[in-house]
Amino acid sequence: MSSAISLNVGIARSASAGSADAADAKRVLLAEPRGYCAGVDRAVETVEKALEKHGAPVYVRKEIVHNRHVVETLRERGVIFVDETDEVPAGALLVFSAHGVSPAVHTAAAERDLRTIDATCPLVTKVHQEAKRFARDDFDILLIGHEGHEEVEGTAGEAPDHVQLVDGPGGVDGVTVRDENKVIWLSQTTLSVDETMETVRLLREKFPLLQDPPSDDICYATSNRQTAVKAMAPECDLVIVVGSRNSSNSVRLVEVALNAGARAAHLVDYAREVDTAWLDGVRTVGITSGASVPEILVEGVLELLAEHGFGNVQPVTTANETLVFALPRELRPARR
Ligand code: 0JX
Ligand code: SF4
Repeated sequence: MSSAISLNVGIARSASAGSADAADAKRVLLAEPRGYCAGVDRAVETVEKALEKHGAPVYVRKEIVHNRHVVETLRERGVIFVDETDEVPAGALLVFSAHGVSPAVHTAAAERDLRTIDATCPLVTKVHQEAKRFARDDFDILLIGHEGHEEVEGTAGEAPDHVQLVDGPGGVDGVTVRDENKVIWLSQTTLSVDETMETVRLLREKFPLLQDPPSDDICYATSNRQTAVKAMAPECDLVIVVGSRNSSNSVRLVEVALNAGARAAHLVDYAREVDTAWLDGVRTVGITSGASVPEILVEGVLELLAEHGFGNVQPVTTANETLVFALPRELRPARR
């Protein structure tokens, strides 16, 4: 059985009348942008450079990014992934993941004399700064995000007395605040843009003076990947999203594809998880990948599709991304 997540909407489309015509019409729409964002690129390179500079083992708290292939590859190279700082031997080198950590985690690492390198994405750090600033001004902070996700644990940990989590539109009913004049919403960086706007709409119905974040918390990469998938979804009989199940932004792409009109959408980690029965009667397949997904995994899916007559690949480009983040200071080359 395939281990891929399947979210079929159950609208079957009939195959083209002439089989030769159908074969000719088969095509792949390839979303652009897709795959690695600047924060993931930096986080993965941080671990690679830490291995080069300090040698194995390098410890990483949680998954450096939520991708099976990335984690397994780094593990083979000598990375030890742990859940908490108390699993790391005193004095060892520990990298914090792209999703960020709370101040309590920094303190726990310092208490064990761990050497640390922080691979938190600068765009996550920006949300942490906002949480600290509005907590200092004694706002109630409504943090929209998924319960249990590492990023919201880290952000909420900056100001636990001021932050309450709102897990989507369904979480709005239970929200109460101390002073309706001092309420702000912030969010996880990897949410569905549309669903978050709906959550904000409901929150604002309840708290009309709700303030917006100083800048968008859902990051450019999350939002660009959703825009690209929306552009191609109405034409797709099937969308394949490459990404892992614990990757919030990847799972969102499956939902966005279905909401935007794709007839079926599936999440796969690897080409081998593509069930070829999904291709029955299909003429247009959309392909995209989450922000934590190396391009080699997309190439694997494209090769498999080409073997099944889908060799015609057309890009669907909705943005060009050029953002690059510098490595953490500890790993930058020394200045002359
Ligand atoms: O589960 P997420 O989408 O937040 O993380 P993933 O898949 O590792 O993506 C990149 C890291 C995102 C941090 O904001
Ligand atoms: Fe940073 Fe956005 Fe990538 Fe997360 S998805 S690591 S916030 S750029």
